[in-house]
Amino acid sequence: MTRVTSSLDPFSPEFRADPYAAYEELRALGPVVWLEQHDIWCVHHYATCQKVLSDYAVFSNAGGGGIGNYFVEKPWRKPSIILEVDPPEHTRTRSVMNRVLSPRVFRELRAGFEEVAAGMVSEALAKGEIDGVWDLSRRFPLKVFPDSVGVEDEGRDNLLIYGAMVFGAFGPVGDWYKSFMAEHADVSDWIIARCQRDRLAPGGIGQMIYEAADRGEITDEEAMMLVRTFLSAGVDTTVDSIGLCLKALAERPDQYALLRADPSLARNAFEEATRYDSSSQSIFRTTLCETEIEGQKIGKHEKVMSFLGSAGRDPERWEDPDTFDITRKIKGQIGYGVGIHGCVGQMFARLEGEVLIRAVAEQVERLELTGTPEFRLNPGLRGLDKMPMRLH
Ligand code: OVV
Repeated sequence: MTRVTSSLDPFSPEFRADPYAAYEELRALGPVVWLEQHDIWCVHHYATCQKVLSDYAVFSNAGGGGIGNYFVEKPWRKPSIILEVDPPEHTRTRSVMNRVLSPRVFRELRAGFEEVAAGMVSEALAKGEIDGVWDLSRRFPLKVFPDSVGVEDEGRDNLLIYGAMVFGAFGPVGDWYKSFMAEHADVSDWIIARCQRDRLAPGGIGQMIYEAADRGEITDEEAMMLVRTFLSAGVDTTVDSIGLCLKALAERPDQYALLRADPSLARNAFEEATRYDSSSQSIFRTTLCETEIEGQKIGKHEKVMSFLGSAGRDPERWEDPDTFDITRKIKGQIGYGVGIHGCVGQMFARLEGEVLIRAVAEQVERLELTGTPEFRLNPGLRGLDKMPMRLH
């Protein structure tokens, strides 16, 4: 059987400028496509993404979460002990994270988040003319997330730089990546220093991870690595998700009017935004053995890219997938991934998104874009660099 091949390059500026048009093209080609520019497979329908991401015995995470193949190449940093491992190793570290990220923790965080969000939105409203990224979607997570983990105030911009390194490393090693890594060579050490027990504030989530080490569930070294996971995957993911949600709301005044009339729709609006335009557009698996997807034979140790962003727009799964509808019954969207590796911090992200979007809805009559939102150039996450707007 001949494989279906495409010359589309998901890491190119053209693809990134309009991924949804490219996804439509890919979905029309069939369930499994070979991307010849990178020698990888991809899946892009809701059902096949779900299938690949759930079958951890065949589609492994030990080969790396990005395009790099750890079965063949050396990883750029010590691999994550939760994202980049399979069961049974994964089960133990994931259980520690699941227990720490309990519903009780989020109930306790909510009031503080609401206060910060209300303050930031009222400052933005007083300014009137703002950059939605700088004044809201970046500012809010960069305050409440490290506060919750227990990271000191000084130098927090390094969290965004490190996020760009981590998610940049999901893509191919290109010119942007090489110069960015060289420019910020010291940031990895800065992060690792902040992951140590004695650098984390008492009462924070970082210390809760070390308490699991005290109980003997993990070693101190593993606790440090799980705090690193927070600082790797917890900041620009939410920055970008909140930014994309604000963008979708600003572009659809009718949807914003619904939210303004009923701010309790904020949680559903954020969930819908994660389907409609997720910051995480793709994630990789690596096959442990020869296998087959929808009749297509796949070899051993091959990379398979799952387009979460395309799964959210698959007309076989969603009615009017290209319509942003904050009242949609949105159960089952997989913008956070799915299966045993589904985002461990998703309740954190939802809390941040809900609280910020709700604060906007409660205070702002109308969102007006005063310029074209600009996407970040670097690969990895999908997110905005600039979004000039006026708050009414
Ligand atoms: C999901 C994700 C992305 C990036 C880094 C990590 C996880 C990690 O565990 O470090």
